[in-house]
Amino acid sequence: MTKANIDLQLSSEVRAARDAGQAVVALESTIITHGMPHPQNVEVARQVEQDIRDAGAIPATIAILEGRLHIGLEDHELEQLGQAQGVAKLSRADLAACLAAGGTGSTTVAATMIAANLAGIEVFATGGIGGVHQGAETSFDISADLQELAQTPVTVVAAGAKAILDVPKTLEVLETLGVPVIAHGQDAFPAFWSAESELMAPLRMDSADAIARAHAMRRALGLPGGQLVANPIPVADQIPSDELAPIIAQAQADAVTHRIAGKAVTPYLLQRIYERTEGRSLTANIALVRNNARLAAEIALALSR
Ligand code: PSU
Ligand code: MN
Repeated sequence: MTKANIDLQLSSEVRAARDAGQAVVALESTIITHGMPHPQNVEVARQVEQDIRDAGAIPATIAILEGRLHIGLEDHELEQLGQAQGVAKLSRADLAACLAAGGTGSTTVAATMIAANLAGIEVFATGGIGGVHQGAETSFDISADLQELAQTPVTVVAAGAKAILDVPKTLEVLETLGVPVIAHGQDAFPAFWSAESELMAPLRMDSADAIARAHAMRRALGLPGGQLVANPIPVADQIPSDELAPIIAQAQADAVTHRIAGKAVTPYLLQRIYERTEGRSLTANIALVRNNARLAAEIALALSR
């Protein structure tokens, strides 16, 4: 299943899955190191892995540990990464430098897609993707995740885009890049903490099978790039957007005041929102990641049939 010219470090579980031809779902690690506080980050990472197993697929959490690209982490590696301080956040631009220098880092959506593709894994579950930030017309802050979706053939299941992003501009860029944006089971594009935004998703699919067929058809057409599946948060776990709007606005103002830039922006905003919601943002985040993991497992199973 591997396309890489470097040694991939497969976990024992992923190695067995490959030998048995089982469905595998990739998971990112920036959500562990930069998206959630310890120890919940490790608990959630374990829980999400278990959700994938319960759904009949095998999880592969991706990270670089001491210069080796890991496809699947053993439990002690997950714990170490989740506890470590100052871990590098690796996107497309950082991957090779980190590997060449023998470094350690967690992978963003973009870097996880690259690694998953090298390992022959076609489906990936996360919480939220990066996108076009509010104020991008002056900051030029547009996540490398969008460009990656345009060029690497992995289907990414996320809960839509957070309001820390400019969601209409994010959808416009995805359209320009030719990335299919598929709402699962509804017409509206989901807004991360809320099941629905006011925006319509460009595409709607109601089953994992349909999403898997579309993925396979893109491959048959020889189209580069993946699909973004926008899976709404379960309604019981939503946070009303009017409650979050002032908190997000304050976090963004703080980021400007403190001159946060580059790859520090997204982790900074997530941390501020966590503090100001007294952890409620995290509870919702956990619910939606688990929900995405289950759908991703179903898609991976459908693809493997
Ligand atoms: N959005 C979230 N949670 C996250 C991230 C984004 O709601 O943890 C992480 C993902 O790893 C994503 C990355 O790929 O942040 C995007 O960072 P940037 O905006 O710097 O590209
Ligand atoms: Mn950015």
